Amino acid sequence: MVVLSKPAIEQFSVIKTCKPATFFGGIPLIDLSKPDSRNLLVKACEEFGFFKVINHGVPTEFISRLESEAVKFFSMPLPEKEKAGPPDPFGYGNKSIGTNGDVGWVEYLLLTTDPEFNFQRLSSIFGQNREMIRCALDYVSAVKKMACEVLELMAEGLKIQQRNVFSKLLMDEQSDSVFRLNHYPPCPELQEMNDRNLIGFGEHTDPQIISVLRSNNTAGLQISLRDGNWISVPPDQNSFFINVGDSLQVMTNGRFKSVRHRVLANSTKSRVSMIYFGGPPLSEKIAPLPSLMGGKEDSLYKEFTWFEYKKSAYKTRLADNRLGLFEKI
Ligand code: GA4
Repeated sequence: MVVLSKPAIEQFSVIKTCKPATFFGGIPLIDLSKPDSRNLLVKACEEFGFFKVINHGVPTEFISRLESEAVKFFSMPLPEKEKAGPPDPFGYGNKSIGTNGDVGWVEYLLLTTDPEFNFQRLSSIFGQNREMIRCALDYVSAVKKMACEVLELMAEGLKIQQRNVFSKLLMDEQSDSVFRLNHYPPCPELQEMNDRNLIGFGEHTDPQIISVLRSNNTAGLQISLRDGNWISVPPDQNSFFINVGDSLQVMTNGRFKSVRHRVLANSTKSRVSMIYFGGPPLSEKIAPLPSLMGGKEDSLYKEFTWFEYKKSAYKTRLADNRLGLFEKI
């Protein structure tokens, strides 16, 4: 029998940690039902580019239904899953991320959030399994609504008059948003490797405006603090984790930070995560908002459209500093 799914572990980045990862207790917690959330959001985006939200309004059944569909999909035999691949750019991918040589201990489904496109492509991939598509569409529309609410609170917190200045980009019919289901299988070999960790998804920043992540209760996500130290994010399946993307960093002229993050594989438990990446229309100019510049400040970035940034980003490796190419010297 030919085993397709288990290339030698040495092919994957293994990192050495000096001490066992301890969970970080200082991740900003934003309760969306509280009136002070707008100011706390701004503070979190400035300090970390990352925060956790509760009272988010996304129905629990949308989350659990999609998670169980995802678990069903990833439990299928590899040749079945491969019928939904390769991710060019949408579809099933296994261990290889992007097109420039990145690998990780992960399998995934990459989808657009354009229902028309997904219905056509996914119906042909999943055949009878319409349930997966339905669940993904319900989930994405609820998460998108919450992401827009968060972006509007951010605009208010920044004292921008037009409260939909960010959210309108996600609401636009042409919004170039992506949805990703990731499965990090357990890697039992890790137990013999003591203080070593295996990269599930290598360090990177997200190119879009905002990313909304929900995972099951398996740890793995880490974020990089301003001082370059990596901290482990305690998993919480009832909350969402939100990070600032490169485009939001640019629109706030560097005031909000696009956070570097990565995922480490686990030796015993499967991690399943679902991430909505809210992006603007391809033709949108990504530039600092005039209302944040006070007439005096200079833009830190050259002018570019989302199309130009995305094209350039997709030519990079995960860990590259993609915004560096667009910074003014
Ligand atoms: C990171 C954020 C999203 O997962 C993603 C990723 C994309 C991919 O998996 O194809 C990229 C990565 C992400 C940034 C740099 C390029 C493109 C892999 C890669 C090496 C879907 C996205 O939009 O950018």
